[in-house]
Amino acid sequence: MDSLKMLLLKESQQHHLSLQDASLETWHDLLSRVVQKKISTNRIAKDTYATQLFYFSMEFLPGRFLRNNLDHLGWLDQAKSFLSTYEIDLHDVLNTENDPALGNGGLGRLASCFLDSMANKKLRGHGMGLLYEYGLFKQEFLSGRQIELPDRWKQSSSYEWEQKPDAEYTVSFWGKVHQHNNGDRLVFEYTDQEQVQAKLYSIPITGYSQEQVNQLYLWKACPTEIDPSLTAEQQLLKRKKATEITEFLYPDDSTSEGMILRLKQQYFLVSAGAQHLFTLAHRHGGIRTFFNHYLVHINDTHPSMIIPELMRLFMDVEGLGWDEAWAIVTTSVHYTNHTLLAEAMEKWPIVLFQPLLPRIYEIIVEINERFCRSVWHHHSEKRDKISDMAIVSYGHVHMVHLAVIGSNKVNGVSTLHSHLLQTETLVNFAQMNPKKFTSVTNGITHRFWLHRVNPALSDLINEAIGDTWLQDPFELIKLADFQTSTPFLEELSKIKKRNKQTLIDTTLTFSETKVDPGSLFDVHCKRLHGYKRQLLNALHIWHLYTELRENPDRLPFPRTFLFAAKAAPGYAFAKKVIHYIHTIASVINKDATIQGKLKVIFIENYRISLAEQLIPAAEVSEQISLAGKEASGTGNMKLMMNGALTIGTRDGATIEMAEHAGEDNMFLFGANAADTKKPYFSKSYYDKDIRIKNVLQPLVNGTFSDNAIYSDLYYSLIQNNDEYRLLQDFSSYAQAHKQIELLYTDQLLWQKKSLANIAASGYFSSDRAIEDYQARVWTSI
Ligand code: 26Q
Repeated sequence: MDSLKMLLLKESQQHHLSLQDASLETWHDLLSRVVQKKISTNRIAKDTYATQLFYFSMEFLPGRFLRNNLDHLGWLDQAKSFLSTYEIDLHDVLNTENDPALGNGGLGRLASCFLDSMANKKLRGHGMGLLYEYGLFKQEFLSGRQIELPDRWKQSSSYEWEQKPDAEYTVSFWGKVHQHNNGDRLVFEYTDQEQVQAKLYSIPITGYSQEQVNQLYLWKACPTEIDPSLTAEQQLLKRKKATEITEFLYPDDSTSEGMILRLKQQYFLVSAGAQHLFTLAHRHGGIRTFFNHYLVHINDTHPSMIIPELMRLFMDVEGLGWDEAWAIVTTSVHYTNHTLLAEAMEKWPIVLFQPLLPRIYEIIVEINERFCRSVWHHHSEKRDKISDMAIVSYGHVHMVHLAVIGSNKVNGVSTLHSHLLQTETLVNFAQMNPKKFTSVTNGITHRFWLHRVNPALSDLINEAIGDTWLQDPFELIKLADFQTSTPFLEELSKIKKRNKQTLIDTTLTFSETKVDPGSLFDVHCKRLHGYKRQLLNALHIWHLYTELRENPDRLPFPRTFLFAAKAAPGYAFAKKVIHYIHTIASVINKDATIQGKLKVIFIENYRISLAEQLIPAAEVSEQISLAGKEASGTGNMKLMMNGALTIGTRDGATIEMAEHAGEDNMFLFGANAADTKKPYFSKSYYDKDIRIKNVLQPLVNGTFSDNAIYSDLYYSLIQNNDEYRLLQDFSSYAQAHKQIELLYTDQLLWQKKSLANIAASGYFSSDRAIEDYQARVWTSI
């Protein structure tokens, strides 16, 4: 077998590259090419009839590819040593790769963790998404304010995406539908349509074991063939109309209304994807048995138009009747819900939807009518609820209802979230059809979020319990035996210290603020949103600061609070919170009277490659959403398996983390989901708790600036009755922080709890989540 060295030499000769003076980018290209060739020869012929799953998602966040693939091929050490003979550090080469930011956050990264686990479990499961030209915006701070810059991630060093020349389809928008009878069959003709070409690109997803190579398929929009009758100007317009569809990823601002381009993107993905599945089906035994071989999973409602699109293809193109088509679709499609927030439930105004997608709209209307009729006839107890359950009602198309009605299984992403879905948000559907609903708690891949990002910890674990945990993360429970081993706990503590120092040396060098590696690192990293309550953390920091100003000895050791978060560009409140955190940071960080006991840093441009640095260095994990609002959370799991202790509310998967790790090993606080249903009056908390008054007054009394720049934050908490109940939980949050401070002075006990968290993290593996999907949802795979 050729060694990596031989392959690299061969490849460089073929391309006449001189390795002596190759740039880091050239090394990256070279390594990528060799790796990709190796992976494609590794692909073993599989039973083409085995069921395949297509995971449709508007977002994927795979992280840098080269590092993962070198690791999976067992080539990391060889690469390191070969490059060192040219005085090149492999790390520097890997760092040139742009992070494909093709997602907003949790939902996109979940999709990528699932792809990893499916490959690892030798399951045929592929991703189906869009190849955005620009990823999520790059965040920079200018005088403490977020500014957004374009992310042309493919332009510089990137991993090669392979185009599939035999997979091109036309996707049509607008126009008029004409139907006429042709003998026994309805024939559809369209006029005045805007047509766009979908081209398929793919990248292999390798499992840790290398035996299964799956694909991440991404579609790119291009103009259809040049029409010579068009003027140059018309051709330019046509090109723009096409390419803009996959130009950029929409930042999650939780309201889809009015964004016609977003609707186009969604239809483009499902139409191209569904047409591709039909092509595969024709190759493999015909469309009637098609869905014995193919499963479709939709990641939230964003790809829910796959339901009417499959109906369209079965009926209009293949000539099946409604009932037969509907039976196939509703056995094959499954849907995961990722949110309970009413404002995040996708709905499109009919006036916008119908002209853009006339045939899809007709089919949706038909699905809706049949559904409403069946409720009327077979669930008379729900007759008064029909308009609340309808897909088309109150002038809108309700995508959640479409997804639920057209899917075989519907699941939530944590036990609490699934329970709330079934008893509140989708209660009428669940009562009518309880078997349709299930729950699969999210999980993440330990191979990425522990082994890759924290190699020192991974090595320590291997020494202690062997490396079988990489394939079976439940094995981590064996680490519990080391809770009484002082040398082991001390080693754990050393690794954390080194990771903190690495974060300081790499990521925090930009900051003027000097960070003490001996301080307690408290990390709050996730999208910036009201319900995630970064503002609660910030207000508490201000409270801590006022205490320290009175008595710096109040803390026996220093604390560092690290934030990393992007706000949606149109989300004014979230942007104001970013600004407020910067402001308190600048006051606190330069106040000598507190003797360096407190530092606050907002790290720019949170993304996967930053999470890789930040998470292994965290000692405290902030998971402080208002209970009932965070569907699951997955950052909580990433921090847990890297040994951080959670300060958190009883929300999403944090509840289950406490069940597995033990409440004693976490700092839970605040109201639970049921409490948040009770009446609330924020002003009463303000009136009765002097600490709250003291932290809120500076927002409006000129402490930070002459003009009242934070009065909107103040009003949201007081006049607008504090939608996310920060004030309700302030006191118990402060108390939980006091417990953290107490525990940190007993380092051995701290490390013991840290180890308990790592040991209990096996359940939160995406391998387990995929097994649950196999058992509860994809029962045919
Ligand atoms: C919708 C319409 C228009 C533009 C954008 C969007 C949009 C984009 C992304 C709406 C939502 C999202 C992303 C949601 C998300 O990441 N949800 C998170 O999913 C995780 C995985 O299940 C959970 O752990 C988190 O709790 C949930 O917030």
